[in-house]
Amino acid sequence: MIAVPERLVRFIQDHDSFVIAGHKEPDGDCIGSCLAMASFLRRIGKQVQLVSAGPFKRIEIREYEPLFGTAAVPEALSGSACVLILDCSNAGRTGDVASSFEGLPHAIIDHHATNDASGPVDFVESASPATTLLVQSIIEAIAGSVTPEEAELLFFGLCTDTGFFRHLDDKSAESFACASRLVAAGANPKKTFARMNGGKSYESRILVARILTRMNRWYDGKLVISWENLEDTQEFGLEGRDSDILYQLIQSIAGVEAIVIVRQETETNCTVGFRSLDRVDVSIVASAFGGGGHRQASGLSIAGTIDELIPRFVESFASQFPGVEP
Ligand SMILES: [Mn+2]
Repeated sequence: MIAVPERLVRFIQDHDSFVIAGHKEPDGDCIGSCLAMASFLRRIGKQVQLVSAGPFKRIEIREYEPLFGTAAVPEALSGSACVLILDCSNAGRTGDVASSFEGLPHAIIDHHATNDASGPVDFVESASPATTLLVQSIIEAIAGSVTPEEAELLFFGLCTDTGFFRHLDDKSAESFACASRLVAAGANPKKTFARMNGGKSYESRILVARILTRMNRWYDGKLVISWENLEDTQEFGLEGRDSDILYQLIQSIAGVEAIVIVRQETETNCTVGFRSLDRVDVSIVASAFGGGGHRQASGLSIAGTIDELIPRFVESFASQFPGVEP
């Protein structure tokens, strides 16, 4: 069991109305955490508003978009109100929705390595592979157990952030114990896997192929970088994107230790995904450019073009591959 701060338990018990917000560009961990927390709070008699800045780009979370508002409605909050910020290293990560709940007391519940939140009721565990595990701990601490619906949502989030347990190592017994309780409560691994990995379009596989053919290697093949440009987005749309399978395929190449995928989002801006295996800490590289995340998975939004940015990323990996020429 992950120990839940007593002050957070009291914070939840002492408030009547909750705004729940996750990060912009939500993923399964973010959405699963928000929805399971909302379900739990409602069943203990609390009032809940779910908000998200979106966009809901990933197919596997799209069905949940209608459950989220685009701003908190303060007039609709009754009694003492507060905000739970989930799966975010800071309140700003919630995006445009943040201004709608400014001024309300909040608790940050998160597992990002780059989180430096230090509020009196914040619950930050960078050792936890998913925020859903922290939400599960909160529900179990207060209510004893999760409902079948909550179990499914929490399992979905855990599977998202662990790559269906692929990223867990020999220190992960606790995560598997939590997963076991979720399955006992009604989560179905087989169905969750099919939901997360099936249903892709033919075109999205063509896009994966295209990005693979653009790979370049540096540092004796330890670093692989590829990219996606505005024309690709025009042709395939955001729906075509499937980073997870791309990273999986590139990680399976012998000798690869780090991967960077650069996406030109507008004429002047790129988003960047970083992944690594074992030794390399990509959160250091992402942080150097203003991004953040985890040791093995980080992200970044940055001004610039693909051609300008790639040489800068290559250079910054020198610290991760000491003694190896780019
Ligand atoms: Mn997460």
